[in-house]
Amino acid sequence: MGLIGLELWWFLLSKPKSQKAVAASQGIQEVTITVDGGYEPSRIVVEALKPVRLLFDRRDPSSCLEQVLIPDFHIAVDLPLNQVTAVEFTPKQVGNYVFTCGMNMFHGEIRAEALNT
Ligand SMILES: [Cu+2]
Repeated sequence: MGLIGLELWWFLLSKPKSQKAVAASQGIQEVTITVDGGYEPSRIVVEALKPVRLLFDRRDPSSCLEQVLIPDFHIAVDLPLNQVTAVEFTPKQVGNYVFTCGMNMFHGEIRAEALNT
């Protein structure tokens, strides 16, 4: 009984939350991602065919998280500690795109959805 309760608690806590990007100036969709022991949020929803700006706010000093990669957009950037680093790209197709730390240990996902027209 205790073990089941613990597993349920872990499941609820570890369930990834997705966050929708917010429209900023010039039609750019913006999301701030806190980099601290991983990525928060780690699941981001954007609209395809519109520019996206991810603002990585790195607070974790471990070298593991000093770089972020988004292979589908050929992005590999260094994240200076205690700074916000902007990463911009435009998803040309609907789909899921991953981002990871430089060592591929922490993961996040960008979901590009079709425009609601
Ligand atoms: Cu890493």
